[in-house]
Amino acid sequence: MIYTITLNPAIDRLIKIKGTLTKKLTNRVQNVEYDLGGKGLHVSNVLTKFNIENEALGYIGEVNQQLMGNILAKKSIRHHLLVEDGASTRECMVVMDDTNAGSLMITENGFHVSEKSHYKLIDFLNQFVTKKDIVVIAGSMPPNYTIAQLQEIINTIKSKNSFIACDLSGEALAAVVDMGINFIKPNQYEVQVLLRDTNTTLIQKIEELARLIDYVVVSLGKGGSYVAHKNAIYHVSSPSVQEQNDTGAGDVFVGTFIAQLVKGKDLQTIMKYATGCAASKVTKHNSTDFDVKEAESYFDRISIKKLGSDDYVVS
Ligand code: TA6
Repeated sequence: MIYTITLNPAIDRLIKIKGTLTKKLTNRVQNVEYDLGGKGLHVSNVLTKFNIENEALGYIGEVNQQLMGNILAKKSIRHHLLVEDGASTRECMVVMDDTNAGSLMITENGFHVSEKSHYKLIDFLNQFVTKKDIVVIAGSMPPNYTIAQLQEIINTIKSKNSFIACDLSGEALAAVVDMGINFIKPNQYEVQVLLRDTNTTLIQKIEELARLIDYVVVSLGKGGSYVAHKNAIYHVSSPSVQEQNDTGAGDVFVGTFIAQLVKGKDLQTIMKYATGCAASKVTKHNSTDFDVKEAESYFDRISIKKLGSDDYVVS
């Protein structure tokens, strides 16, 4: 089983504006749509699309529970989300216009999670997670959540010897890196702040992280990604596509990477599918859609180079 944990889920409100989004003008809304938000939930959506058994864990608010429930049901996402009384799941506004120049994201902070809910999650993990499971923890933390609480979650999962993947940032990412986890996916800026020595280059930092963590993926935006595994670092290029909305592309990358890993694919295949599916996501107007066939059609435009003395091309 793969468990995803989204400590701070969201409902994405996709707002399509007529013409070009402009400050100081009245930007008229053409269309509004709701979609799933929150990084772990996105990963669950990807795994579900790949027919991989998974369950989404985390917290949602009672006030708009029905709207969230409907979104999850529409996407057939299996979940055990703990409901916080009197709280509302945050909204994340994703604004797009007619220029196809990408989206603008404005996100709320989320609600306070009670100690009771935190311990319910710990109890669930203690009771159900086993050595054979993978746990993916992704997204920001609720405003009152402490690093100690996050570490308690990681320690609980570690006590089961499960594979732990984290898509976290800032202080939360820094806190889990030293704990002996198996997968991280920071972007190039997040990596810079991770390791204390400011004189090292990005590649040296990736090498350092790869000594601690089995899979280190560093996203470079349109520049693709670096993937470090087993003493090797690869640069994976990203195909250029007609961008509509890049929201959720990183989550599609993580979900696809884990899905291919679970299917037992080799690293080259894993990297191609993750990159291709993320690129396909960018061409879609909502936060979650991607097309595997379309991703496969990009494969000959994705190059994988192993970094080393002579930087040779793997595929
Ligand atoms: O990655 C996309 C997304 O999950 C959006 O759907 C949106 O809800 C947002 O990220 C939340 O990000 P955060 O880092 O605050 O958890």
